[in-house]
Amino acid sequence: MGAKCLSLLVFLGTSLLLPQLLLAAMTRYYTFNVTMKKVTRLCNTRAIPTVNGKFPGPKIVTREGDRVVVKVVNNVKHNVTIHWHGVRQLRTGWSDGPAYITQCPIQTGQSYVYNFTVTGQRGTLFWHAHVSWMRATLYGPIVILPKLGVPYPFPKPFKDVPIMFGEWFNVDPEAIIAQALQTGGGPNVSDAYTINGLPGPLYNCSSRDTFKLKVQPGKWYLLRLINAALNDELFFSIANHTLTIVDVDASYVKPFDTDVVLVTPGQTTNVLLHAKPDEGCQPATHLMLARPYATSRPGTYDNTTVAAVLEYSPSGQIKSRPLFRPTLPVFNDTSFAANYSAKHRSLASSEYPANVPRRIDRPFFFAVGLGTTPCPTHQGCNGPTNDTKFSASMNNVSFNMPTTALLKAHYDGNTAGVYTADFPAMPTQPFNYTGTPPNNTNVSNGTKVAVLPYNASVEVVLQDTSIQGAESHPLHLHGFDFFVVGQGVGNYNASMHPAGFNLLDPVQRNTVGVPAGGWVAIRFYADNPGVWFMHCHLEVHTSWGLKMAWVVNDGPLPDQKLMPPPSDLPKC
Ligand SMILES: *[C@@H]1O[C@H](CO)[C@@H](O)[C@H](O)[C@H]1NC(C)=O
Ligand SMILES: *[C@@H]1O[C@H](CO)[C@@H](O)[C@H](O)[C@H]1NC(C)=O
Ligand SMILES: *[C@@H]1O[C@H](CO)[C@@H](O)[C@H](O)[C@H]1NC(C)=O
Ligand SMILES: *[C@@H]1O[C@H](CO)[C@@H](O)[C@H](O)[C@H]1NC(C)=O
Ligand SMILES: *[C@@H]1O[C@H](CO)[C@@H](O)[C@H](O)[C@H]1NC(C)=O
Ligand SMILES: *[C@@H]1O[C@H](CO)[C@@H](O)[C@H](O)[C@H]1NC(C)=O
Ligand SMILES: *[C@@H]1O[C@H](CO)[C@@H](O)[C@H](O)[C@H]1NC(C)=O
Ligand SMILES: *[C@@H]1O[C@H](CO)[C@@H](O)[C@H](O)[C@H]1NC(C)=O
Ligand SMILES: *[C@@H]1O[C@H](CO)[C@@H](O)[C@H](O)[C@H]1NC(C)=O
Ligand SMILES: *[C@@H]1O[C@H](CO)[C@@H](O)[C@H](O)[C@H]1NC(C)=O
Ligand SMILES: *[C@@H]1O[C@H](CO)[C@@H](O)[C@H](O)[C@H]1NC(C)=O
Ligand SMILES: *[C@@H]1O[C@H](CO)[C@@H](O)[C@H](O)[C@H]1NC(C)=O
Ligand SMILES: [Cu+2]
Repeated sequence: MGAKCLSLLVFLGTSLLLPQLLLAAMTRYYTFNVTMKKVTRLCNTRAIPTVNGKFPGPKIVTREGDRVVVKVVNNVKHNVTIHWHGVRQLRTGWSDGPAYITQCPIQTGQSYVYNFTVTGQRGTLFWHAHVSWMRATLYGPIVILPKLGVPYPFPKPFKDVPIMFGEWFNVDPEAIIAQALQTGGGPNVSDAYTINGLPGPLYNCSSRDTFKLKVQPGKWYLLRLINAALNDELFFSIANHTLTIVDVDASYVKPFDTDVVLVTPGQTTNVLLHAKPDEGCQPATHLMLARPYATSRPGTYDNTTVAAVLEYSPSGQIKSRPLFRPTLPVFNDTSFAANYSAKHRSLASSEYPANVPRRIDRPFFFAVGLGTTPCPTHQGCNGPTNDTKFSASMNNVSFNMPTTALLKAHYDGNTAGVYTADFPAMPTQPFNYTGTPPNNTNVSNGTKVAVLPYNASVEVVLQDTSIQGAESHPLHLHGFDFFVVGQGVGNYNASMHPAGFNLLDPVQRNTVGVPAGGWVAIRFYADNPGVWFMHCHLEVHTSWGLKMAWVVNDGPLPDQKLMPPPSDLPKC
């Protein structure tokens, strides 16, 4: 009887287990070997830090619910950390990546294993270095497919194509930011924008370095747009093709059509491209162009244009195809930016509900913008005046980077001398944020955090200031997605504006543009214990101190606590 029963059991066992095994989450293993690699762009050859010798770096492909394990080995002379931008890192803050916030850097010759799950997100994110300006060349896509057997809420694409925007510098970006911080002036701007690492034909000595997307007539393509540029928001458009936005920052949105996409550094946008069914016979070359949306003074940003090519197959025989260029908004088209941003709505379906906080436990109001610090005596600086340096702040606090990681200090309960828990919930000296700037624009400084109890419902109103000129700031929050419940021009009015908030289907994202000379309101539940960075994703503003951190305390239950640190956590 034993044998029969056993085989029956085995049979039953496998037939019951097999479907679950197939659907079970899996672990995706990667090794990131950070090495220098010689790369030539614009006839200029430079050894740049890369992952596995690739530029842009390797693509991580995962499914919602899977675990990702990446061993990062540092073989360059610089310190390195990798941030998995937009991944929530539930209870795994040790794997988030920002240097001196959640970890000490991985120093030359060292390695560190990042280990996290991708939970409740689907779409596109990206990874990038998160120390100094190392992300200029250390970045790559993260593709998050839906769970096995779960369809997209839009036509199934024939092909899936990452389109990564970046910035190319003819000199070492580390030298540029070091020089800027020394002189107090604005950093030198990049020499080109790139699409998938390639500047394209509009730059000198670059036409062979052009990204080409070959499409078949009538098919649907999912373009995963990622802005990995250091300092520039970008408009993007493809000649003669309307794009359908379906997902931003790895959350589905109610689809809408647009000819022009605006994507800030730190944001991702999935768009559907429907290849024309009749282009097979009279094919043309359609340029895809990207250039900045910039509200700062001309001359302070790279105003060049990157081009890539959309081509229909079959190709080859046709010698002279017509060439079409798309039209992009002017550089400072703030009304386009406001209208475009307001079109985003989360899907908010029964499968993908929008769990928007309605009652707020912790309201915050952050004034964000530029400022100054005094120039060291007898030096002469290149700031807004020759006796000041550029700086930037939130609520007038310019964040001082600590020399050890905040998360470890918090976990050990050993915070004295590392940070103080007194980040102001609102400006201590309110002023007319979008009016004439105050005479004294000097900022204060400190390593200050705002502490939140577990699962508090939080609202942050981010108010741009006009100090050194009103400017759009793409604010990025680590550890959470937030809902963008309202936005407007001018000063936020707490007794008037909340009545107009969208609490039904606001867009859910991890990076939002604070409108130039305006405000935006975001909400989230503090349901992820740890220390979480919040900063402008224009890297120059982060360098100037436009950054702060949240400490979210553990909850009472075992699964509401930060996990213990991994044994290979780098030391400072
Ligand atoms: C990293 O790459 C370098 C250069 O290609 C190679 O010498 C080294 O063995 C690699 N290290 C690992 C851990 O793969
Ligand atoms: C990743 O983390 C999980 C959960 O803590 C653990 O079980 C697993 O061993 C870790 N894997 C590696 C390679 O560190
Ligand atoms: C920045 O540009 C200035 C002016 O062209 C130049 O003198 C300086 O060397 C540049 N800085 C770096 C780090 O390349
Ligand atoms: C290309 O080079 C020419 C001649 O050297 C110069 O006039 C032009 O400004 C350059 N164009 C760009 C886009 O750099
Ligand atoms: C493509 O767009 C250009 C303008 O960008 C227009 O002149 C041209 O007629 C369009 N061609 C087709 C085939 O739609
Ligand atoms: C880009 O900026 C430079 C310097 O301010 C200026 O000379 C040039 O005309 C600008 N180009 C465009 C296309 O706006
Ligand atoms: C955009 O810039 C142009 C030229 O610098 C200026 O005339 C115009 O007023 C600006 N528009 C906005 C909306 O700031
Ligand atoms: C700043 O500029 C003014 C006017 O050009 C000059 O008189 C002064 O000496 C400069 N100060 C320094 C510290 O260079
Ligand atoms: C703030 O400044 C703006 C622009 O100068 C002005 O229109 C507005 O009336 C000012 N608001 C207050 C409360 O003073
Ligand atoms: C700023 O300075 C100007 C001129 O020196 C003065 O008229 C004004 O009252 C000052 N404003 C403030 C807010 O101190
Ligand atoms: C912080 O502010 C103090 C007081 O104004 C100043 O002495 C110090 O240099 C500042 N530190 C930094 C890093 O900016
Ligand atoms: C790298 O990080 C370590 C630890 O924080 C620090 O002591 C060292 O100065 C850093 N090196 C560079 C080149 O920044
Ligand atoms: Cu900014």
